[in-house]
Amino acid sequence: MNDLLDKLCRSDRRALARAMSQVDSAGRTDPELEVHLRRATGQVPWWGFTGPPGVGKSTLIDALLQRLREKQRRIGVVAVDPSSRRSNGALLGDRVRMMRHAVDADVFIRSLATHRHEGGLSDATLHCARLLELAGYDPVLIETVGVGQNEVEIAAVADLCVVMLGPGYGDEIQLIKAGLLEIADIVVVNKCDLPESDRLLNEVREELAGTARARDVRQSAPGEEGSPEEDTPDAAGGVAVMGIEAKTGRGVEELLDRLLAMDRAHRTADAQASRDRRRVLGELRRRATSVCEQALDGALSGEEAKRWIDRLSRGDASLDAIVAELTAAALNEVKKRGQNYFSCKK
Ligand SMILES: Nc1nc2c(ncn2[C@@H]2O[C@H](COP(=O)(O)OP(=O)(O)OP(=O)(O)O)[C@@H](O)[C@H]2O)c(=O)[nH]1
Ligand SMILES: [Mg+2]
Repeated sequence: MNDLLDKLCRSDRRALARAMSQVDSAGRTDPELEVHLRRATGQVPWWGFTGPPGVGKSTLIDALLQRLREKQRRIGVVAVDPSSRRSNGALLGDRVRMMRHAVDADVFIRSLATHRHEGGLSDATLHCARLLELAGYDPVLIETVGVGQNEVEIAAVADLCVVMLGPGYGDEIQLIKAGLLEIADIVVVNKCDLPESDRLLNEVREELAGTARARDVRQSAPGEEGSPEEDTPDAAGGVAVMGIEAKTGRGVEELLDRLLAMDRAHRTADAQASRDRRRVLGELRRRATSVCEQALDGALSGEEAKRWIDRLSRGDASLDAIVAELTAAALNEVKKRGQNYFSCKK
Protein backbone atom coordinates (compact mmCIF):
# COMPACT_ATOMS: atom_id res chain seq x y z
CA MET A 1 0.00 0.00 0.00
CA ASN A 2 2.78 2.43 0.88
CA ASP A 3 4.36 1.84 -2.47
CA LEU A 4 1.06 2.54 -4.24
CA LEU A 5 0.43 5.67 -2.18
CA ASP A 6 3.91 6.86 -2.92
CA LYS A 7 3.35 6.41 -6.62
CA LEU A 8 -0.03 8.13 -6.52
CA CYS A 9 1.38 11.09 -4.61
CA ARG A 10 4.16 11.33 -7.17
CA SER A 11 1.46 11.43 -9.83
CA ASP A 12 2.60 8.21 -11.44
CA ARG A 13 0.21 8.02 -14.39
CA ARG A 14 0.23 4.25 -14.58
CA ALA A 15 -0.61 3.80 -10.91
CA LEU A 16 -3.32 6.42 -11.23
CA ALA A 17 -4.81 4.78 -14.31
CA ARG A 18 -4.80 1.39 -12.61
CA ALA A 19 -6.48 2.69 -9.47
CA MET A 20 -9.12 4.42 -11.58
CA SER A 21 -9.79 1.29 -13.62
CA GLN A 22 -10.49 -0.55 -10.41
CA VAL A 23 -12.92 2.15 -9.37
CA ASP A 24 -14.60 2.10 -12.76
CA SER A 25 -15.11 -1.63 -12.79
CA ALA A 26 -15.89 -2.22 -9.12
CA GLY A 27 -17.27 1.14 -8.01
CA ARG A 28 -14.89 1.22 -5.06
CA THR A 29 -11.24 1.30 -4.12
CA ASP A 30 -9.27 -0.85 -1.76
CA PRO A 31 -10.63 0.01 1.74
CA GLU A 32 -7.17 1.00 3.02
CA LEU A 33 -6.63 3.31 0.07
CA GLU A 34 -10.14 4.71 0.49
CA VAL A 35 -9.47 5.64 4.11
CA HIS A 36 -6.23 7.32 3.13
CA LEU A 37 -7.92 9.19 0.29
CA ARG A 38 -10.55 10.56 2.63
CA ARG A 39 -7.94 11.80 5.06
CA ALA A 40 -5.62 13.29 2.48
CA THR A 41 -8.11 15.11 0.24
CA GLY A 42 -10.81 17.76 0.45
CA GLN A 43 -8.69 20.84 -0.17
CA VAL A 44 -8.86 21.08 -3.94
CA PRO A 45 -11.89 22.56 -5.72
CA TRP A 46 -13.98 20.26 -7.87
CA TRP A 47 -15.94 21.94 -10.63
CA GLY A 48 -18.92 20.10 -12.09
CA PHE A 49 -20.12 20.70 -15.67
CA THR A 50 -23.50 19.36 -16.57
CA GLY A 51 -26.02 19.87 -19.37
CA PRO A 52 -27.80 18.03 -22.16
CA PRO A 53 -25.88 15.78 -24.56
CA GLY A 54 -23.95 17.70 -27.20
CA VAL A 55 -24.33 21.13 -25.57
CA GLY A 56 -20.55 21.60 -25.61
CA LYS A 57 -19.34 20.46 -22.18
CA SER A 58 -16.20 18.76 -23.47
CA THR A 59 -15.46 21.64 -25.82
CA LEU A 60 -15.70 24.08 -22.91
CA ILE A 61 -13.54 21.92 -20.66
CA ASP A 62 -10.97 21.72 -23.44
CA ALA A 63 -10.96 25.53 -23.69
CA LEU A 64 -10.64 25.85 -19.91
CA LEU A 65 -7.79 23.34 -19.85
CA GLN A 66 -5.82 25.48 -22.25
CA ARG A 67 -6.30 28.60 -20.14
CA LEU A 68 -5.61 26.83 -16.86
CA ARG A 69 -2.40 25.41 -18.30
CA GLU A 70 -1.35 28.94 -19.20
CA LYS A 71 -1.72 29.67 -15.49
CA GLN A 72 0.56 26.69 -14.69
CA ARG A 73 -2.23 24.71 -13.10
CA ARG A 74 -2.26 20.91 -13.22
CA ILE A 75 -5.76 19.74 -14.01
CA GLY A 76 -7.62 16.47 -13.56
CA VAL A 77 -10.77 15.70 -15.55
CA VAL A 78 -13.37 13.00 -14.91
CA ALA A 79 -15.83 12.66 -17.80
CA VAL A 80 -18.80 10.60 -16.72
CA ASP A 81 -20.87 8.86 -19.36
CA PRO A 82 -23.98 6.84 -18.79
CA SER A 83 -22.97 3.36 -19.93
CA SER A 84 -25.87 3.14 -22.32
CA ARG A 85 -24.18 5.77 -24.42
CA ARG A 86 -20.83 4.08 -24.41
CA SER A 87 -21.54 2.08 -27.53
CA ASN A 88 -22.43 5.05 -29.68
CA GLY A 89 -19.03 6.60 -29.31
CA ALA A 90 -19.90 9.25 -26.77
CA LEU A 91 -17.16 8.11 -24.46
CA LEU A 92 -14.66 8.43 -27.24
CA GLY A 93 -16.18 11.80 -28.09
CA ASP A 94 -15.13 13.29 -24.78
CA ARG A 95 -11.58 12.04 -25.17
CA VAL A 96 -11.32 13.25 -28.76
CA ARG A 97 -12.61 16.67 -27.80
CA MET A 98 -9.81 17.04 -25.25
CA MET A 99 -7.23 14.97 -27.10
CA ARG A 100 -4.68 17.74 -27.54
CA HIS A 101 -4.27 17.82 -23.77
CA ALA A 102 -4.04 14.07 -23.34
CA VAL A 103 -0.29 14.08 -23.98
CA ASP A 104 0.29 16.86 -21.47
CA ALA A 105 1.80 15.36 -18.30
CA ASP A 106 0.05 18.04 -16.26
CA VAL A 107 -3.41 17.07 -17.45
CA PHE A 108 -5.07 13.77 -16.57
CA ILE A 109 -8.33 12.89 -18.29
CA ARG A 110 -10.36 9.87 -17.30
CA SER A 111 -13.67 8.73 -18.74
CA LEU A 112 -15.97 6.76 -16.48
CA ALA A 113 -18.94 4.65 -17.41
CA THR A 114 -21.76 4.63 -14.89
CA HIS A 115 -24.46 2.44 -13.45
CA ARG A 116 -22.55 -0.77 -13.73
CA HIS A 117 -22.40 -1.01 -10.00
CA GLU A 118 -24.45 -0.08 -7.01
CA GLY A 119 -24.06 3.43 -5.70
CA GLY A 120 -24.50 4.92 -9.16
CA LEU A 121 -22.44 7.61 -10.68
CA SER A 122 -21.38 9.55 -7.67
CA ASP A 123 -19.28 7.09 -5.73
CA ALA A 124 -16.98 6.15 -8.58
CA THR A 125 -16.73 9.81 -9.51
CA LEU A 126 -15.88 10.75 -5.96
CA HIS A 127 -13.12 8.16 -5.74
CA CYS A 128 -11.61 9.21 -9.05
CA ALA A 129 -11.72 12.89 -8.15
CA ARG A 130 -10.04 12.07 -4.83
CA LEU A 131 -7.37 10.07 -6.62
CA LEU A 132 -6.71 13.03 -8.92
CA GLU A 133 -6.55 15.35 -5.95
CA LEU A 134 -4.10 13.07 -4.16
CA ALA A 135 -1.95 13.06 -7.29
CA GLY A 136 -1.73 16.84 -7.13
CA TYR A 137 -4.24 17.93 -9.75
CA ASP A 138 -5.92 21.22 -8.90
CA PRO A 139 -8.67 21.88 -9.87
CA VAL A 140 -10.56 18.69 -10.71
CA LEU A 141 -13.20 19.09 -13.42
CA ILE A 142 -16.14 16.69 -13.65
CA GLU A 143 -18.28 16.39 -16.78
CA THR A 144 -21.70 14.73 -16.54
CA VAL A 145 -24.65 14.60 -18.90
CA GLY A 146 -27.53 16.52 -17.40
CA VAL A 147 -30.52 14.35 -17.96
CA GLY A 148 -31.61 13.04 -14.59
CA GLN A 149 -31.13 12.47 -10.93
CA ASN A 150 -27.44 11.72 -11.26
CA GLU A 151 -26.68 15.29 -12.15
CA VAL A 152 -28.38 16.49 -9.03
CA GLU A 153 -26.16 14.05 -7.18
CA ILE A 154 -23.09 15.45 -8.86
CA ALA A 155 -24.05 18.93 -7.73
CA ALA A 156 -23.90 17.65 -4.18
CA VAL A 157 -20.39 16.41 -4.88
CA ALA A 158 -18.85 19.38 -6.71
CA ASP A 159 -17.77 22.63 -5.07
CA LEU A 160 -19.05 24.64 -8.00
CA CYS A 161 -21.64 23.52 -10.48
CA VAL A 162 -21.80 24.90 -14.02
CA VAL A 163 -25.05 24.10 -15.83
CA MET A 164 -24.72 24.39 -19.61
CA LEU A 165 -27.59 25.04 -21.97
CA GLY A 166 -27.62 25.82 -25.65
CA PRO A 167 -30.04 26.99 -28.32
CA GLY A 168 -31.74 24.41 -30.45
CA TYR A 169 -32.87 22.05 -27.74
CA GLY A 170 -36.62 21.71 -27.88
CA ASP A 171 -36.64 20.34 -24.37
CA GLU A 172 -34.71 23.26 -22.90
CA ILE A 173 -37.63 24.56 -20.92
CA GLN A 174 -38.30 21.06 -19.74
CA LEU A 175 -34.81 20.88 -18.31
CA ILE A 176 -35.29 24.19 -16.62
CA LYS A 177 -38.50 22.90 -15.08
CA ALA A 178 -36.83 19.66 -14.13
CA GLY A 179 -34.73 21.64 -11.74
CA LEU A 180 -31.39 21.59 -13.47
CA LEU A 181 -31.12 25.31 -12.90
CA GLU A 182 -31.61 24.89 -9.17
CA ILE A 183 -28.29 23.16 -8.83
CA ALA A 184 -26.34 25.81 -10.75
CA ASP A 185 -23.77 28.22 -9.38
CA ILE A 186 -23.23 29.46 -12.92
CA VAL A 187 -25.53 28.94 -15.89
CA VAL A 188 -23.65 29.02 -19.18
CA VAL A 189 -25.53 29.42 -22.42
CA ASN A 190 -23.19 27.99 -25.03
CA LYS A 191 -23.26 28.31 -28.82
CA CYS A 192 -24.03 32.02 -28.69
CA ASP A 193 -22.97 32.15 -32.34
CA LEU A 194 -26.29 30.46 -33.16
CA PRO A 195 -29.65 32.20 -33.48
CA GLU A 196 -32.03 31.94 -30.54
CA SER A 197 -29.22 32.15 -27.98
CA ASP A 198 -30.34 35.62 -26.85
CA ARG A 199 -33.84 34.36 -26.31
CA LEU A 200 -32.54 31.45 -24.28
CA LEU A 201 -30.35 33.75 -22.17
CA ASN A 202 -33.40 35.88 -21.38
CA GLU A 203 -35.54 32.85 -20.57
CA VAL A 204 -32.92 31.53 -18.17
CA ARG A 205 -32.58 34.89 -16.44
CA GLU A 206 -36.33 35.22 -16.04
CA GLU A 207 -36.68 31.68 -14.76
CA LEU A 208 -33.91 32.16 -12.22
CA ALA A 209 -35.07 35.54 -11.05
CA GLY A 210 -38.69 34.40 -10.74
CA THR A 211 -38.12 31.16 -8.92
CA ALA A 212 -37.17 30.94 -5.31
CA ARG A 213 -34.09 28.82 -5.48
CA ALA A 214 -34.94 25.72 -3.56
CA ARG A 215 -31.44 24.37 -3.32
CA ASP A 216 -32.53 21.12 -1.79
CA VAL A 217 -29.41 19.21 -2.64
CA ARG A 218 -27.05 21.79 -1.29
CA GLN A 219 -28.99 22.18 1.89
CA SER A 220 -29.69 18.54 2.43
CA ALA A 221 -27.12 18.17 5.22
CA PRO A 222 -28.71 18.75 8.60
CA GLY A 223 -28.40 22.10 10.30
CA GLU A 224 -27.62 24.15 7.20
CA GLU A 225 -29.29 27.22 5.81
CA GLY A 226 -28.75 28.87 2.45
CA SER A 227 -27.93 32.56 2.37
CA PRO A 228 -30.09 34.79 0.18
CA GLU A 229 -28.13 36.39 -2.64
CA GLU A 230 -28.92 39.54 -4.55
CA ASP A 231 -29.59 39.97 -8.25
CA THR A 232 -26.92 41.84 -10.21
CA PRO A 233 -26.83 42.64 -13.95
CA ASP A 234 -25.13 39.34 -14.78
CA ALA A 235 -26.67 37.27 -12.04
CA ALA A 236 -30.27 36.25 -11.53
CA GLY A 237 -31.42 34.91 -8.21
CA GLY A 238 -27.76 35.01 -7.12
CA VAL A 239 -26.74 32.69 -9.97
CA ALA A 240 -24.33 34.02 -12.61
CA VAL A 241 -25.63 33.68 -16.17
CA MET A 242 -23.07 33.88 -18.96
CA GLY A 243 -23.25 33.51 -22.73
CA ILE A 244 -20.22 31.92 -24.41
CA GLU A 245 -18.96 30.23 -27.57
CA ALA A 246 -16.90 27.30 -26.34
CA LYS A 247 -15.78 26.47 -29.85
CA THR A 248 -14.13 29.82 -30.54
CA GLY A 249 -13.32 30.54 -26.90
CA ARG A 250 -15.39 33.70 -26.76
CA GLY A 251 -16.39 34.36 -23.15
CA VAL A 252 -14.32 31.47 -21.77
CA GLU A 253 -11.72 33.74 -20.16
CA GLU A 254 -14.48 35.61 -18.32
CA LEU A 255 -16.05 32.34 -17.23
CA LEU A 256 -12.73 31.11 -15.87
CA ASP A 257 -12.18 34.38 -14.01
CA ARG A 258 -15.61 33.97 -12.49
CA LEU A 259 -14.95 30.36 -11.48
CA LEU A 260 -11.63 31.26 -9.89
CA ALA A 261 -13.20 34.17 -8.02
CA MET A 262 -16.05 31.98 -6.73
CA ASP A 263 -13.49 29.42 -5.76
CA ARG A 264 -11.64 31.92 -3.62
CA ALA A 265 -14.92 32.93 -1.98
CA HIS A 266 -15.72 29.26 -1.27
CA ARG A 267 -12.41 28.60 0.42
CA THR A 268 -13.60 29.35 3.89
CA ALA A 269 -13.57 26.73 6.60
CA ASP A 270 -17.37 26.95 6.82
CA ALA A 271 -17.90 26.43 3.10
CA GLN A 272 -15.53 23.48 3.03
CA ALA A 273 -17.10 21.86 6.06
CA SER A 274 -20.54 22.26 4.55
CA ARG A 275 -19.30 20.79 1.25
CA ASP A 276 -17.75 17.84 3.08
CA ARG A 277 -20.97 17.15 4.98
CA ARG A 278 -22.92 17.24 1.72
CA ARG A 279 -20.55 14.83 0.01
CA VAL A 280 -20.33 12.40 2.87
CA LEU A 281 -24.05 12.46 3.59
CA GLY A 282 -24.67 11.52 -0.05
CA GLU A 283 -22.14 8.70 0.14
CA LEU A 284 -23.65 7.34 3.31
CA ARG A 285 -27.16 7.53 1.97
CA ARG A 286 -26.35 5.92 -1.37
CA ARG A 287 -24.31 3.09 0.07
CA ALA A 288 -26.71 2.38 2.92
CA THR A 289 -29.70 2.42 0.55
CA SER A 290 -27.90 0.07 -1.76
CA VAL A 291 -27.04 -2.36 1.06
CA CYS A 292 -30.63 -2.36 2.28
CA GLU A 293 -32.00 -2.95 -1.22
CA GLN A 294 -29.64 -5.85 -1.81
CA ALA A 295 -30.43 -7.37 1.55
CA LEU A 296 -34.16 -7.17 0.83
CA ASP A 297 -33.65 -8.64 -2.63
CA GLY A 298 -31.84 -11.54 -0.98
CA ALA A 299 -34.59 -12.06 1.58
CA LEU A 300 -37.27 -11.90 -1.09
CA SER A 301 -35.83 -14.48 -3.44
CA GLY A 302 -36.06 -18.29 -3.64
CA GLU A 303 -37.26 -20.31 -0.66
CA GLU A 304 -36.96 -17.31 1.63
CA ALA A 305 -39.50 -15.38 -0.41
CA LYS A 306 -41.95 -18.27 -0.24
CA ARG A 307 -41.93 -18.16 3.54
CA TRP A 308 -42.84 -14.46 3.66
CA ILE A 309 -45.45 -14.81 0.93
CA ASP A 310 -47.11 -17.73 2.69
CA ARG A 311 -47.21 -15.97 6.02
CA LEU A 312 -48.79 -12.85 4.58
CA SER A 313 -51.24 -14.82 2.37
CA ARG A 314 -52.33 -16.94 5.32
CA GLY A 315 -53.00 -13.81 7.27
CA ASP A 316 -50.52 -14.66 10.03
CA ALA A 317 -50.02 -10.97 10.65
CA SER A 318 -50.58 -7.57 9.03
CA LEU A 319 -48.42 -6.32 6.15
CA ASP A 320 -46.67 -3.83 8.41
CA ALA A 321 -45.88 -6.48 11.00
CA ILE A 322 -44.47 -8.85 8.38
CA VAL A 323 -42.45 -6.06 6.77
CA ALA A 324 -40.99 -5.16 10.15
CA GLU A 325 -39.87 -8.77 10.60
CA LEU A 326 -38.60 -9.02 7.04
CA THR A 327 -36.47 -5.87 7.24
CA ALA A 328 -35.10 -6.86 10.63
CA ALA A 329 -34.11 -10.27 9.23
CA ALA A 330 -32.51 -8.69 6.14
CA LEU A 331 -30.54 -6.21 8.21
CA ASN A 332 -29.46 -8.94 10.55
CA GLU A 333 -27.95 -10.69 7.57
CA VAL A 334 -26.06 -7.49 6.69
CA LYS A 335 -24.79 -7.26 10.25
CA LYS A 336 -23.62 -10.87 10.21
CA ARG A 337 -21.59 -10.40 7.06
CA GLY A 338 -20.24 -7.04 8.08
CA GLN A 339 -18.21 -5.12 5.55
CA ASN A 340 -17.86 -8.22 3.41
CA TYR A 341 -21.50 -7.90 2.53
CA PHE A 342 -20.92 -6.72 -1.02
CA SER A 343 -18.25 -9.30 -1.84
CA CYS A 344 -20.48 -12.05 -0.40
CA LYS A 345 -23.32 -10.99 -2.64
CA LYS A 346 -21.24 -11.02 -5.85
N1 LIG B 1 -21.92 26.34 -33.05
C1 LIG B 1 -21.26 25.95 -31.99
N2 LIG B 1 -20.99 24.64 -31.79
C2 LIG B 1 -20.32 24.28 -30.69
C3 LIG B 1 -19.88 25.22 -29.73
N3 LIG B 1 -19.26 24.57 -28.74
C4 LIG B 1 -19.30 23.25 -29.06
N4 LIG B 1 -19.93 23.09 -30.24
C5 LIG B 1 -20.15 21.82 -30.97
O1 LIG B 1 -21.11 21.01 -30.30
C6 LIG B 1 -20.83 19.63 -30.54
C7 LIG B 1 -20.84 18.87 -29.23
O2 LIG B 1 -19.76 19.31 -28.43
P1 LIG B 1 -19.23 18.50 -27.17
O3 LIG B 1 -18.22 19.36 -26.53
O4 LIG B 1 -18.83 17.14 -27.55
O5 LIG B 1 -20.55 18.42 -26.31
P2 LIG B 1 -20.79 17.60 -24.96
O6 LIG B 1 -21.78 18.39 -24.19
O7 LIG B 1 -19.49 17.30 -24.31
O8 LIG B 1 -21.43 16.27 -25.52
P3 LIG B 1 -21.63 14.87 -24.75
O9 LIG B 1 -20.39 14.59 -23.95
O10 LIG B 1 -21.84 13.88 -25.84
O11 LIG B 1 -22.85 15.05 -23.90
C8 LIG B 1 -19.50 19.57 -31.26
O12 LIG B 1 -19.72 19.37 -32.62
C9 LIG B 1 -18.89 20.93 -30.99
O13 LIG B 1 -18.01 21.35 -32.02
C10 LIG B 1 -20.16 26.62 -29.97
O14 LIG B 1 -19.81 27.53 -29.21
N5 LIG B 1 -20.86 26.91 -31.10
MG1 LIG C 1 -18.69 15.48 -23.66
